[in-house]
Amino acid sequence: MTFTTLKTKPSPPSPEATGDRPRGLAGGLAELAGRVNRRLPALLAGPGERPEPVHQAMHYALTGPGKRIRPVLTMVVADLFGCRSEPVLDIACAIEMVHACSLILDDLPSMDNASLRRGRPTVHLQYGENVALLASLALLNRAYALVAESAQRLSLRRYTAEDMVHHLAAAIGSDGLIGGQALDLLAKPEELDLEVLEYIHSHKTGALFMAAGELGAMAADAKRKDLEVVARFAKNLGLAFQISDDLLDVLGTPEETGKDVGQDAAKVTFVKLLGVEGAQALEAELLGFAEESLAPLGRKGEPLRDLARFVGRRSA
Ligand code: GRG
Repeated sequence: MTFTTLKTKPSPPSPEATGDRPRGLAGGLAELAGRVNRRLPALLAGPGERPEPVHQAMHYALTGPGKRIRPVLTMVVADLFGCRSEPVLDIACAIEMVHACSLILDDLPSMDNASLRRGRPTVHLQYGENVALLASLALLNRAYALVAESAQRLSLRRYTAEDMVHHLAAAIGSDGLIGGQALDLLAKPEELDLEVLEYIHSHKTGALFMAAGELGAMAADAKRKDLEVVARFAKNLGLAFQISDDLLDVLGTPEETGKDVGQDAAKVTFVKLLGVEGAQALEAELLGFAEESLAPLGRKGEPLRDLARFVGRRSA
């Protein structure tokens, strides 16, 4: 992906832009988010089981009111390649567990030092830093186990359970979320240009969107070339989502976003480098790339276009 169009004028708002900022997904996407919400608590040990504080913190982090955009992406992709079975729902839930793990870590005092997440105190403020760390690691481990078990239940022709676990692990590791987070924390402000910012966010945020889409395609035994289509879509969607997140940090309120705003004031973000209009234009361009990449899927790709439109409306 290049940023060549940064020199162009900001795009006009999309026809779908309503001026309202929807908090959650709508229509069929909301129904899928509902299925995820109903399944998540059943996949964890009960909050009353020993060690209670860790299980309670896992439930608190996982079942709080998130948008569920990543697991919905997994399910939409699997569905469009013909698979709706229960193991797919569980793989989608595993993706949400990884996301919840990353949010706990991201909010810690040694990272973003956030106090509000999903409209409630962050996990370390609610349960203490030691329990928060253990809960995040436990969610991550539960996610890997769940992908392995669920992939085996699918009996795929093209992919093994090992392929899927390996894929997820690579997306999280030092060349994935962890790598993006490391640079976000450690890069000096003067080193942060668009290229470095793209590295940070395509890893910190984009890598999990890509894994969500790709695991959905693998779960449906999709062909390798279809996996590539999904990966291209998800990469652009993920980066656009991050830019909308940066924009909401400036334009949104804690009531709208459920988290502290103005948190990035001391950071170099897309909004800092490009201004609000420039960041909106880049977001629109990335969403355009995401939609273009769906061309080989024809009308089948419509639910993915809905997801892209949802991201486009968030910070409009
Ligand atoms: C070991 C999994 C793992 C990660 C370690 C801490 C870390 C490395 C990475 C941080 C990744 C991170 C939190 C990126 C921010 C992405 C982002 C825009 C989060 C907000 O996502 P939403 O809006 O949140 O989907 P909800 O609350 O709706 O789920």
